[in-house]
Amino acid sequence: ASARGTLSHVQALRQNPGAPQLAKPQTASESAAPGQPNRSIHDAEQQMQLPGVLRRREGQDDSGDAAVDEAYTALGATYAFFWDVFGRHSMDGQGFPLIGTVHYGKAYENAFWNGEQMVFGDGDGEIFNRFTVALEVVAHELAHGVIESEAALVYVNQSGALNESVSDVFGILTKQYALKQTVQQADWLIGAGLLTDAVNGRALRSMSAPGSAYDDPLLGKDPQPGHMREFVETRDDNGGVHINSGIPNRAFYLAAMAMGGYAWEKAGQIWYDTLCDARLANDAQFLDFAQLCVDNAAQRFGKASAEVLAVARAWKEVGVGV
Ligand code: ASN
Ligand code: ZN
Repeated sequence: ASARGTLSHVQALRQNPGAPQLAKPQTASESAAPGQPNRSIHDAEQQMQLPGVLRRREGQDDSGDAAVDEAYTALGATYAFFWDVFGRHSMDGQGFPLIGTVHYGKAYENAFWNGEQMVFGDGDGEIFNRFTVALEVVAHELAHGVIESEAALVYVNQSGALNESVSDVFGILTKQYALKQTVQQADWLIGAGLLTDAVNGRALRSMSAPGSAYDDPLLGKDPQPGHMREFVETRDDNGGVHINSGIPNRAFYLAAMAMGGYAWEKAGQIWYDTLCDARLANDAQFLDFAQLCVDNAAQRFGKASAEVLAVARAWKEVGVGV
């Protein structure tokens, strides 16, 4: 076990290097046509300067660097998900450039969105693999940009946990869409493959069973609750944004399972409609989001539809009464 294998290093995973927010597209060098992503992947060469050295631009061949090529492919899959399923042209709907940096820092154990671009660490190789190995993690970071553009959910307490949860929802949907998996076939794991074999764990988070992703002497136990009665009051992690996100995550899982089929077709659509609903305030609480979910289910599928019932039941089952 490395010296990094301590709590502080778990904290790195949970702490926000800078609240996600959407900046103006920097140079917007070439604006891609709708339906086409505009990717550029950079290499920080283990420094912490952004964006680093450009390694692969849109349309270019494999670079030969695994992290560069994973980031390129995963950002393409995430772009395709938002375009194919929601007709959305990148984060802002206007072709915001997809800029990624890999090999950020030395053994850096996190990935993040800084308002302009996505950044991925290599992990220490002992506890964490490089963060580009999991499509849903790359998609989670890109989704922070979408959320910032649509709802700007304030990154603290319940609105912050909603921000985190909605990023997980679109992360998991991107993975399920890429693999064409039904709700039954899906693993519902965020960060699958991110923990090394030395760790007793399956992923960073489980949407189906929050709190069960890992239990390890070095990492500790997955702290996520899956019900309001276990809601964690804390000042760490911006008020537990990566902890209490387990509650809305499980609500999404339960709603999707009740509807069956492909999660992006019904539950995903309802959550996306809710995110884009002008009534969703940036300081929304779980209950606000849940009520708008039910309302958007009714608008899309009908007031007395099975989808409305499924959504209402799902939120109720995690202790958010609607
Ligand atoms: N990986 C984390 C996330 O995207 C980094 C952060 O806390 N912003 O949520
Ligand atoms: Zn996040």
